[in-house]
Amino acid sequence: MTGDLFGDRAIGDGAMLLRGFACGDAAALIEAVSRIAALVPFRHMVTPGGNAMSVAMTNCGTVGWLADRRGYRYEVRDPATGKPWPAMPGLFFRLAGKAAAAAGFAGFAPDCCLINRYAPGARLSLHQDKDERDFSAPIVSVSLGLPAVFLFGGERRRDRPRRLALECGDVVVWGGAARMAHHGIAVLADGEAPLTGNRRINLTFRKAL
Ligand code: MD3
Ligand code: FE
Repeated sequence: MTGDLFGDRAIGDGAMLLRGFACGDAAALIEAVSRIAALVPFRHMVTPGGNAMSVAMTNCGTVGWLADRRGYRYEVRDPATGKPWPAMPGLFFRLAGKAAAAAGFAGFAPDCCLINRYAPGARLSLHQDKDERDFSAPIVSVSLGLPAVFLFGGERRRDRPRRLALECGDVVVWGGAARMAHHGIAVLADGEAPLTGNRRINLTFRKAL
């Protein structure tokens, strides 16, 4: 892998942690998130089980990920506004492509960026991402703001997850076997981040269609 010289590491079969890869872009990324959220506000989606998620979400790109009482899926329109999601900023698209290429996935062209916002106490329980059409494309995640404990499990939900701290600017590329791993975020601890106050923002870049 190209990044090994710089301290990047494989954290699983097909998963590559690029520590600080987005540090230099963090302020611009957060500004872009604010502009997107002004058009399509963060909301707590309700799962098919009827519970509101503690993580607030919005999207940009040609499609956005949704949860509602009917299930989980990608849609070209935001059901809250009836309008298409905002276009993916060029900075987002280029950063995701560069990170994927650094991890060995050349030509990654995401059509969705799901934007997750965590307040202290929010968490994301163990799940797999399987609403995308083609699992051969990786998912690229960018962590911003407060640090979090990422839970990295196996292909089976009962596999005991490893815990990994993710900090502002860390990028992880999830491909290969790791693409189907169960994963989640532990309850977010309170804190103060220079760019986001007491929030954590996570961008996940996906090729959904
Ligand atoms: C491993 N987000 O949006 S990012 C999600 O920090 C999600 O908000 C978390 O899980 C967050 O679905 C974790 C890391 C991540 C994202 C997608 C993955 C890890 C993944 C897909 C497959 C395997
Ligand atoms: Fe996920």
